[in-house]
This record gives sequence, structure tokens and C-alpha cells, in this order.
Amino acid sequence: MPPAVTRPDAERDRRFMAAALGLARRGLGRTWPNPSVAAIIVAETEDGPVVVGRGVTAAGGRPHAEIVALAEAGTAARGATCYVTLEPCSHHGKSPPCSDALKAAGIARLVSAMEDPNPEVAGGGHRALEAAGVSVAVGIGGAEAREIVRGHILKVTEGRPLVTLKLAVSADGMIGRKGEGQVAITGPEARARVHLMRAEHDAIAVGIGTVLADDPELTCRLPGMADGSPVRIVFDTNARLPLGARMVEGIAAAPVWAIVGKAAPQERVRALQAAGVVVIAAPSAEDGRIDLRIALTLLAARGLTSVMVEGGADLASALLSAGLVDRAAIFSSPGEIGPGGIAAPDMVRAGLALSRFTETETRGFGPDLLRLFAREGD
Ligand code: AOF
Ligand code: ZN
Repeated sequence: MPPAVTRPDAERDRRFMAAALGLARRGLGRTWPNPSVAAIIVAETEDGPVVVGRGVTAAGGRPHAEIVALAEAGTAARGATCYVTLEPCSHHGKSPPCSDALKAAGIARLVSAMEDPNPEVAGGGHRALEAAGVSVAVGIGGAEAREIVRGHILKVTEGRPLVTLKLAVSADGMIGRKGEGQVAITGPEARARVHLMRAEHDAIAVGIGTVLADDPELTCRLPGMADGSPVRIVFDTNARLPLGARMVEGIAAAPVWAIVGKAAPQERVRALQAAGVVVIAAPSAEDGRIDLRIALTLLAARGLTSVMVEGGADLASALLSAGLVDRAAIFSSPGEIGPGGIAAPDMVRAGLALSRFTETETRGFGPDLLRLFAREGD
């Protein structure tokens, strides 16, 4: 009988890495303060390669993906190949290093999509395994892996989370109707997509104007995904968030964080805290409003790697002009709002061009169109 094939096979590596990247994507929004990482362990048998363990970073960040996959593989990990979407950690953080666990389990080969930009790791995991005699290949699936952990990269390099701006614009260029609260601009297919996007982010943010006008719940209401609801954040300089707001009354569904100015009335701050709202005081910029860059830094310090901003127009404009938007999701509907509409500010349209965004994807959802933008070069 011929010996089992042990020679690295590029096509096979791409295939297993693609599976791992798919798994990692499914963990998005659930693993903060850690990035969503996946590991797949493949043993060589006489019948060819067999997956003996799979893991994604657990909800809340621990255990890490490799530990979950190794537990499933047991002794079958000895001599096997491990595919990881991010370099295994080598530091003693809140958990022991994954590089040690992989070594101890007898992994013979590591295929890793990318180096971990976390300065505590930064190549140390790959080096530790190589030094232990493990064959290490880095870079397969790197572009997609970087896209998945973009928020983690920004958090460790710039100290702020990834910001995705979501807007729905009617055919006549409106984002709502004055004094009417929430207006349905897009259809049910696009709305389902928005709920999925919510679940893929660590948090959703709106300005206080949107809360006062629309009273949104900001939860993920997809069947079977209710636990995917991210943290709800309100930019609220003067702590005006009403205790009777739906998101405060329904605080059990998902946490609510209010970012208030340092001069916000203390009795309002105390009332919000008593209702279970986490109040974060941020310094003001020159215009008296919250300094958005610093506010985002405070969110990253609390562990968030990604935030989806859902409105309103003022917050969207302010983030765009501060250069703090990394991705944008613009839904356009064929329907018109007509008289009394609130126009999407020119800043939003111009901002996407000014900050040099490129359109990465265009997709139809029922009658609506979704256009995705990313910062050029991202
Ligand atoms: C991995 N596998 O699944 C993830 C990793 O505080 P700790 O010990 O949980 O370490 C957190 C850091 O580990 C995090 O900032 C990131 O650099 C890395 N994430 N590493 O080996 C994983 N999620
Ligand atoms: Zn680890």
C-alpha cells in the first residue's frame, strides 16, 4: 500500500482555509473583545485528509478557536495540519498561549492566514511553532482574513473600532420624513439584511436625535438569532435619552451604552445608570459636541472591535467629515418620500467620494439596491 500523502498541497490548503474563513465569519459580532478566529484540524489518513476538529473563538472571546478545535480532535491532532485564520497567540493573556497548546498536541503543520497585529503576538506564535519543529506556512487566504478581523486590526493599531455606516435613501434622495418618526424606506428583504449586519457587528450606534424621533429598538430580530443582538450605543451629549425609550425599557434584550458629554446633567446620568444604562463620559470637541474620535477610543477600550452606525444624518456627516468611517452600506429604494422629506445631507454623498471610498459590492434585495463601500486600500 502506498504511504499516505504528506506533501503540502496548495489546492487543498486553499480549500480548508476557505472553510475556516467561512467559520470565522460566522463568529462576527459575538467574540468581542477578541477577534473572531477559526481553526480546522485535518488529519492525514489512508483515505485522504479528514477534518478531526473545528473551532471558532467562543462567545465573549474565550476559549480561543485553537483550543476548541484541539479539544474536538483529541489524540487525532498528533501529526495533523492545523488551519487558522489568525496567527495563534503566543502571549500569556487571559488564557495560556495557543502556540503551546498546538505544540503539546503534536500538530505537525500550521497553515495560517495572517500574522496577528496585536503587538503582544506579532509573529511570536508563528516563530514559537517553527522553533518547535512545526512546519509553518503564512498568507493563504490573507486578504479575506484581514477583512474579517479589520476591527481587531484597527483596535490594536489605532485604538478604535471599525465603523460601518448604514443609510437607507429613497429615490428622491431622502432618509426620512420630518416629524413622522420611523419611515419605511426599504422593503422586508433589505431590512432582514440590516438585521444580519447588526448581528455581525459588536455594537449599533445612533445619535440621540434618532432615538427621540424614531424610538428604535436596535435589536437583531432574525428568527433564531435573537441572541445576536449587539450592544446599543447612543451618542447623547446632554444625556437626554428618555427612560421610557423602547431600548431602555427593553434593556434585558441587549446592553445600552450612552456616550454623554462631560457637562451632561448629573441627575440625568444617575437616572440612566439606575435604569441599567452604561454611561460613558467623553470630552467635547471645539463645537461643543462629543469628540467622536475620543468617544470611539473609549469604546475600543471597553472591548468593541466594530460599530455599525445607523443614523441620523448629523452623526453620519460628523463621522464622515472626521474620517472615521471605514465601510458604508447604502440602501437605495425605488420609492419616493415626497414633500416633507429629510434630505440625505450632501456631506454623506460627498463624504463617500472625498474620503476615497471604493464600491466593493452591489446587490439587489427585493426592489432595493445595496451598495457596499470600503475605504480605498482596505
Ligand atoms: C488566538 N485564537 O481564537 C483569538 C485570538 O486575552 P486573551 O488571552 O483572550 O488574548 C486575546 C488576544 O488573542 C486578542 O487580542 C488577539 O490578539 C488574539 N486573539 N488568538 O490564538 C483566537 N481570538
Ligand atoms: Zn490563542
